[in-house]
Amino acid sequence: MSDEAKKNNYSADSIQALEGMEHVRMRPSMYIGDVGVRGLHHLVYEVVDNSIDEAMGGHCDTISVIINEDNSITVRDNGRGIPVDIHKKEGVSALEVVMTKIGAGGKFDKDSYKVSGGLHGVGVSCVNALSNNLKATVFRNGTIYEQEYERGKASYPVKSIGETEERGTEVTFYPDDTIFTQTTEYNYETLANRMRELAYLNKGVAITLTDKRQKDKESESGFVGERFFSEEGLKEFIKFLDGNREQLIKSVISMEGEKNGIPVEVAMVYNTSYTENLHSYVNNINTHEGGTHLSGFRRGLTSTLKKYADSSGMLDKLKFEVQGDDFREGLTAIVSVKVAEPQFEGQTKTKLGNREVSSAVSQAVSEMLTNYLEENPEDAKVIVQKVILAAQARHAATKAREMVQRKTVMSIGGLPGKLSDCSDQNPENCEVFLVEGDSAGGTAKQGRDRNFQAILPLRGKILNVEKAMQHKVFENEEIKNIYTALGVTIGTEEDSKALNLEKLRYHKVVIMCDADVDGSHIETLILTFFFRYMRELIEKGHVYIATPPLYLVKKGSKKKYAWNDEERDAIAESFNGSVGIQRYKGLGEMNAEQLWDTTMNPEFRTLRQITIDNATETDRVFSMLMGDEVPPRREFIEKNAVYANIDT
Ligand code: 0RA
Repeated sequence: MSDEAKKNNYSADSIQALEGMEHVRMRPSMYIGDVGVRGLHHLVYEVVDNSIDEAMGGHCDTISVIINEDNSITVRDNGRGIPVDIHKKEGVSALEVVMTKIGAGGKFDKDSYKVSGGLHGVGVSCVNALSNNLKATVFRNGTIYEQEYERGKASYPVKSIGETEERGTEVTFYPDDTIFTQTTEYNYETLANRMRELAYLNKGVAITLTDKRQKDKESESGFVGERFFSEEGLKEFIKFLDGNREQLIKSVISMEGEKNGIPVEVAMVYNTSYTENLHSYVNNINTHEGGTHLSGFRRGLTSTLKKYADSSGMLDKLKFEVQGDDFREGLTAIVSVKVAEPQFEGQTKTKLGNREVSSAVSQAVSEMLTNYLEENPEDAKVIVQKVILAAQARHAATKAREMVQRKTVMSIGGLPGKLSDCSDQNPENCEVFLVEGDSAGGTAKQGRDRNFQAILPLRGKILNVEKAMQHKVFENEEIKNIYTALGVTIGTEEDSKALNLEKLRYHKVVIMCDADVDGSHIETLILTFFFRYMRELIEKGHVYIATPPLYLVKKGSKKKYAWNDEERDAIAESFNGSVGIQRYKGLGEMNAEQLWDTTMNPEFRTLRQITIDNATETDRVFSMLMGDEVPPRREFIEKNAVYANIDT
């Protein structure tokens, strides 16, 4: 066989099988991150990744994902089909090896181009290990092959069950409810967000998502569903992300190519906002913590723009130096690289460590930008003007921030006057409630357990940071109070906006607002502030939303609270006869004892922890919501932030 033939001709024995299915079941979190909602959805991504790899190799162009009526998942592609010939060493089919041996997933051949791979790149065998039942169907050589597994063990050898003219692989699995004890119910939006993202990251691949649990007469399939397909990839992704922002330059700047053997894709645009929006991916995985590809991007951007600005003479009148940050105000950019052996570092293992990637990206960006600036002198001028404005604003912001910092650094005795602190000094035990309005603040103060619960009342609507320049943010009284009360400081030598959580005074920061439109608006404003200025606080799991009840149902001395209409009706029915129903319009209508019982007492309350499910989508949604329309906000909170119930 020629080398070329060897490379392309898959043979079963190139699979390096490893043991460990039992280990996956014993320690699932080591493989899929967690066994909650996130891990459950991760199973789907893991299976889809295999099909994406097949597509990246040029062997398939359509992937369909179905949420079946019983919450099982089917993933089908039109690739070559997983081989079914007998693996020499293992003595079973290659399909069985792929499905039942940990680590066999992509290691078919060192030469084969395998770049995708879930967050942990663990392969479909993990999904199999964590499924009650999994069925693999292969359409290959004119034959349909099938094999089923239970909790990762094959139920029978691969068998042929018929003829076909199709090609491809189909996998249906049922997540094991003894492992995913929290829930085995899939969330359509969560899967849709990821499939959309994958379609943008892998242009030319059509990904369809169908939810057979929800009928939709209008749609072709008869069910709720979407088809994600992108012809232009990142360029379109940027337009989608920035759809709610006003574009500052004519077009999205983008490039795609290979540098030092590393496939690099970059797209960027400037908008009229003041926020910086950088998203980076390695092998389709969102690298939240950035890394060498992102620093390469920053370096390339800064050096190219600086060179251009210097030579334009526009900076001559400026009294101070322009800094890296200034080039990124109002910038939305996506960097996507494919790395054969990625090294992931950082707390959540989402920071790329490979040194060689930095200069590859930096070079790519320099070339792309230099061309664009030369060909679009008007846009170039607009960008430089924006940079100058940013530099001036930063100058003003530095002063404002230093004020905040001075206050927080000397926080002994410097706590905000409005804060009612708790007595426990150990942050791990402590909670602070950010409460809408002084009157509810007063009730909360009476109702709390002062040992470990602190109250910070916030006056009215806090600043919309999405629309405000940085120095306005740091000058805002309520925001300054939040910084000081939390004991969070900002700015290091390297990064003026870096957050320092070392002195965080409370490990639970609870937003407590009225259960009405205004309350949810305030909730969103506070979340926007945390998302833009204290993202790490959310990422580390410190941010929660309190859930006050909507109704009090009474009959004689019997009393029960309800959090929604169904609960209210069920309670009323259980009380049978005529009942009194009080609807709480706000926290202010509850007395201290009621507030404690329903919303603050750790034994009975439900806190919803805020997590960032998909940073790219969250960003887009914040930019959309902080526009002028109020009503969709509540809906967003319910839909886009993934809440986990705790304390229950
Ligand atoms: C390695 C070799 C070949 C196919 C695949 C992997 C493959 C794996 C998956 C997983 C999901 N869908 C897939 N499609 C294909 C076959 C190589 C050949 O036919 O020469």
